[in-house]
Amino acid sequence: MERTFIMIKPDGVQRGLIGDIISRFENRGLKLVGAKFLQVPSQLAEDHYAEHRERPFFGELVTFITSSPVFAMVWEAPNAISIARSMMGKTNPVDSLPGTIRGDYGISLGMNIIHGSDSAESAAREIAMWFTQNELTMYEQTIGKWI
Ligand code: DAT
Ligand code: MG
Repeated sequence: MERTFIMIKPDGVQRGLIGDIISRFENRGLKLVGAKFLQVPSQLAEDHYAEHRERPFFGELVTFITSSPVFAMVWEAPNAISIARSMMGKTNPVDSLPGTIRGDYGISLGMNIIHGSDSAESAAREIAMWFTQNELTMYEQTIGKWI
């Protein structure tokens, strides 16, 4: 079983895509184990994007993600990280295929609707950064067997 951190960015929230995105993950069969709607503090934004600190677009990234509320979530499934990444579509809009979230809703490299962890290490780091243990449901314990 695997968990991944997913965040609907300010453009996705403002465009009213929270419901559609949650539906896509539910329909695919991932289980929601945590969620919160928040305006991101700048320290959290900088920590979240720490791997991009030296990139020329780092400032824009932090400004964008802190500009208005985001919807942060943790989803669980076998291979949740790669499944969520394929549902999101590629970073470069030229490569994000129709049928994916980015491919269906955007053509902007920066305002690309959704963030998803890209590896097991990133997922563990991001989940711990955005959620406390008791904000996350133990799905199997509360619902029963994982379906
Ligand atoms: P992803 O969000 O697909 O994991 P990433 O981690 O490489 O992509 O980059 C984080 C975000 O930074 C990405 O969602 C959009 C923005 N970004 C990436 N490359 C960029 C670039 N060359 N110019 C401007 N923004 C960029
Ligand atoms: Mg990334």
